[in-house]
Formats: sequence, C-alpha cells, structure tokens
Amino acid sequence: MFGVGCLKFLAMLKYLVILFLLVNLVSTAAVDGFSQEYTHAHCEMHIAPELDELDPRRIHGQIHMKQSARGGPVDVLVNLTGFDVTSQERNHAFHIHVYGDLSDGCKNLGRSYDNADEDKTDIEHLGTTGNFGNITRDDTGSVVTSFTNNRITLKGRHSVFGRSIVVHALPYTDGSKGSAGIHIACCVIGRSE
Ligand SMILES: [Cu+2]
Repeated sequence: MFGVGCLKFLAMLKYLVILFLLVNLVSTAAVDGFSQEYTHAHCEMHIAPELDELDPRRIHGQIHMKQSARGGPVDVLVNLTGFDVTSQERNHAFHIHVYGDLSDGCKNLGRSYDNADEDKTDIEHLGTTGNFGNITRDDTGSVVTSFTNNRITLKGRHSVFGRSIVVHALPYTDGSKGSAGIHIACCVIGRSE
C-alpha cells in the first residue's frame, strides 16, 4: 500500500511544508519589524510658519533616529541651528507630539506623545514616552547632540512614524505641568534609509 513512490511523495511534502513555514516566518518578521536590521527615521525641522518673519528664532536642521532590535534603544541624532543667541533662554523642551499634521503650521500636532496610554488627554509632558527633555543651544545658536531613548520605537504598530517632533519656546522643568511655551519649530517623522 505504501510504495516507494508514496514515501518519496511524503518526504517531499515534508520539505514543502518546512519551506512554506520558513517563507511565512521571514515575511511576517519583515512586515512586523522583527528584523534585526536598522530602521531609520528622518525629521526635517522647519521654523513654525506662524512666527513673525522678524522673529529671531529661525530654527531648522535635521533629526535622525535609528533602531536595530525591536524593543531596543533608539539612537537620536540632533543637528539644529537658528536658535536665538540674544535670548537668555538656552534650553528648549523637545518632544514627540501625537500628530504629524502640518496643515496649520506647528499648531495641529496634538499633545505630547505617549504610547503607554493612547487615550491620555492631559497636556502634562512629565513621564510621557515622547518627552526628550530639553535641548540646549550653544553660543552660535546651534544644537548638535545625540542621545538614546528606550521608550519610543521605530518598529511595529507603536512606531512613531507619522508623528511630529516639536521644539518649544521654553524649557521643560521637572514637575511643571502644561505648556513649555509655543511651538517654535516642528517636523514630521518619516522613514528613511
Ligand atoms: Cu511638547
């Protein structure tokens, strides 16, 4: 009943099943971001268009982010210039905000982003996922820095792609609730090579 041909067929079928499972696993991993390859993000920072054209704050530049393992740290590289060197204020709150909608300049970006609680409605920045703290300008009005963030991700369904990064007029101070001042520059986080 079970001839040689039949056994060969069963053996072939076994390999086909294994092959199918492997292909399925690899494609699922690629789609879901399980890959160990770096995922890169770029954010092209522009001055908030609603600022007066005589406003001394002309912030622009780039933010680059990359992440290798899902759940692993995200490296954030900041290269900005155009900060107001005549201002006493050197520190500026620096946050990811929930929306990447630039249709009304830097105004329609929602609250500070927190992937732990998507329904959070308060505007308190303390402890939220997308709170990068402050960036500090140097004497030339530039911010060139890098840091690591363990709370955001560039992979999977909670990735920050399509959200925005905001530079605030004022610093974020521990325990201060609410606004760190107006949004003086913003950008949308896009996927890059
Ligand atoms: Cu903010």
